[in-house]
Amino acid sequence: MALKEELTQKLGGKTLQEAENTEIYQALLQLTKERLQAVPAITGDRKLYYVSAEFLIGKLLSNNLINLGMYDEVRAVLAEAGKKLSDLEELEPEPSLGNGGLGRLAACYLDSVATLGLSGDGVGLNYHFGLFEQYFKDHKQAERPNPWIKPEGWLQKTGVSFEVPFRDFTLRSVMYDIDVAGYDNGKNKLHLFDIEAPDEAMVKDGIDFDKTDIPHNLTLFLYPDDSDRAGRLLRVYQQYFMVSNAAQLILKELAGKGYAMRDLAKHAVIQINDTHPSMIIPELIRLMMKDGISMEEAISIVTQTCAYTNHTILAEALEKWPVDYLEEAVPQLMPIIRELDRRVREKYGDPKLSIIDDGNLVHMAHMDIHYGFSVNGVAALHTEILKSSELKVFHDIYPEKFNNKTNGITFRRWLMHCNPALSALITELIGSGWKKDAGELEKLLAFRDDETVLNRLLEIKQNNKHALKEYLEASEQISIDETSIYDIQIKRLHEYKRQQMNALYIIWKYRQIKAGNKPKRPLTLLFGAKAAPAYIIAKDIIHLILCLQDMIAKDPEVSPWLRIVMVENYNVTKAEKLIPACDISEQISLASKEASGTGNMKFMLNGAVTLGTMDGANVEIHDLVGEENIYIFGKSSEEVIALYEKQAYHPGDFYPADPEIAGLVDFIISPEMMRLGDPENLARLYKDMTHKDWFMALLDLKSYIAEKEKALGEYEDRTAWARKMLVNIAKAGFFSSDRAIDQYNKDIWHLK
Ligand code: GPQ
Repeated sequence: MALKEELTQKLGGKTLQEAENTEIYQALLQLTKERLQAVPAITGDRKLYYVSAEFLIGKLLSNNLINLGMYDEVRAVLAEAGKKLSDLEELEPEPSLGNGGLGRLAACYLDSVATLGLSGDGVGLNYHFGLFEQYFKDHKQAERPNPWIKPEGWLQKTGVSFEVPFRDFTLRSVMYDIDVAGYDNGKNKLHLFDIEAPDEAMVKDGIDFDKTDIPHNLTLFLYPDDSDRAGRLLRVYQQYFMVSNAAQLILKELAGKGYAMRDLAKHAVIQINDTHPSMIIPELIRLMMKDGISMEEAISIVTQTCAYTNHTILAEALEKWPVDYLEEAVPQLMPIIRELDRRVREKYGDPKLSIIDDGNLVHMAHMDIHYGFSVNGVAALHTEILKSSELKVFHDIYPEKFNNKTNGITFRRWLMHCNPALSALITELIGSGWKKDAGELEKLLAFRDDETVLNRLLEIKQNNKHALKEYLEASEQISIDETSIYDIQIKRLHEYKRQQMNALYIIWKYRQIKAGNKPKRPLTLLFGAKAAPAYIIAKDIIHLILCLQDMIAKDPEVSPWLRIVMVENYNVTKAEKLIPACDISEQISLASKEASGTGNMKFMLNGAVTLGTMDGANVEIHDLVGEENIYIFGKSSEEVIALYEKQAYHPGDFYPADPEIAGLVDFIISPEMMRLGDPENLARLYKDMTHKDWFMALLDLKSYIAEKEKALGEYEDRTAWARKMLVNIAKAGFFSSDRAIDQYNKDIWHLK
């Protein structure tokens, strides 16, 4: 049956013109689910399990329509009836199953694994309220639960269930599945485990709840507040629940295929996505020993099955659990972990390599490295830093385990879906081969001097900027100037990402305009960021930005030239609107600290020009597009690492020593800011920036301001700018997650 007829049938005879959007959405959802069901499962003798605490999958309707090859037809059928797919999408809740880049990467990777026809499932948890929903009150971040599960959504309850033993009780699990269809290929699954009796009603007063009631709270939130012991213990319970279910599922599927447990490494590979799933190593060993396999052999099998991805060098993010937490929650693992540690100590004798340190902390990453066969970083620079400093002692003994897999993004969501006009132009110019082989985007370089093409790029960008303006008016009642330059920084709020340095730029620009130095063209600086609820300085930075936003909006002298917008509750859906509209992409982390970044890739693919440091994948972007198509500033990673090693960075060298910088920082506690904002928050941030400045915002501030001004100036040569856009798009092919997954498969997984 033709798609249009099928839809009308689902509408109970109403025509598309007659039906309400809610009805059409339901009909389309049903239809898409049926089509998904008909897609054959990808099978294989060897299977990947991608275990991750986060899967930031975003809304799924359009993504599924694209991958099922129905997208253009659905859009056309709807358009014929005067309806828009984007209006229907507004009705879909965004699954709240992730926090940042790590979770979005997992989602992109599942898409590419299926697209390449590889057998591989995701395994994670079914958080009911996910990461909190952010809203602003009194220029501050506030949090509320983010319920997203609807009876008619994409989750399918399965009959699969396991028992997960803790010291004081045993929890039974329920497995939910989400279909993951490849682009023009078969399908895999995302398995999300839940407890049997989650109690949503226990959440009161924002996102507070009884952290000790594990049998009822375990799957309520992603990253519950870990500022106290109960919160940290809850994370241990969550992690073990996730990996015990994953391990039992993997062994069950292995047996289901008729293979012996001993053959696990032949038929399964487990990718451990950062250290949250690391306990799968001792858990698998435990389950194998229960089945009669010797410890010696179990360790060897597991070591050949597990591979670990590292996503950060920040010490505070490298998980270390106190032994007594593990004894309290999962005592059955401790004898195994102790034995794993004993073997390492016996063999190498170097305490830096041990799993359990002298302070009785269990280093999860160390366990992954010793008892896994692969360790990968997520960008070339990041992997080099792991090898040469952070994990050097491990690289010295296991050089063969270390490898780099520069991150990637799926072009289905981050170009075809979020920017259909650009996608259509590209296809018109070079054909549609790029959709399956992103490297073909390089063919666009043939048009670098074609004024007609360059103008069309500018026109598409302008339309996307207009669309963002309308979206912000409707969703946040904020009005921006579409003739202005859109400069965007969207990512989690963290001091190393240096949103505070961008805020100091705002102060600089504000004072320039006040002094009569009006820019050639107005500038809109957009932010989107959630701060972890217990991360005080991050929340203070949000406060500073919201105060600046308000102060400038109310200042008639400045507001025609400068607008600050911090969007509320930044998420995947908002990213899809912001990225296609962006002129300048802010990637300004302190060099060495951003493992890779993936937003940087999405922006370049959509024709934004990067303003950034030589950090993470920015380095590879720089090498691909060349000096003249990127704006680079700031100290190098070597210089920064040396400053840390020698403890040679002191904010006092810049504050109050440098009067220009001092003037900007002092503005944070100026009378006008203190009147508008909360003096406690502003004073605390001021003190932190002038006494600690752990991520060296003051170090790079001047070169940042200079480079940003250079970019804003060069924006005025519209043809030259459009050429930069074109080169960025053409060179983005390397950052396709299809390329990344192909490398994972060839070097680590060996599927098919
Ligand atoms: N990342 Cl360790 C997260 O989003 N969450 C985490 O807990 C850790 C890392 C990011 C990292 O900061 C980015 O540089 C990477 O691009 C991203 O993971 C994916 O690798």
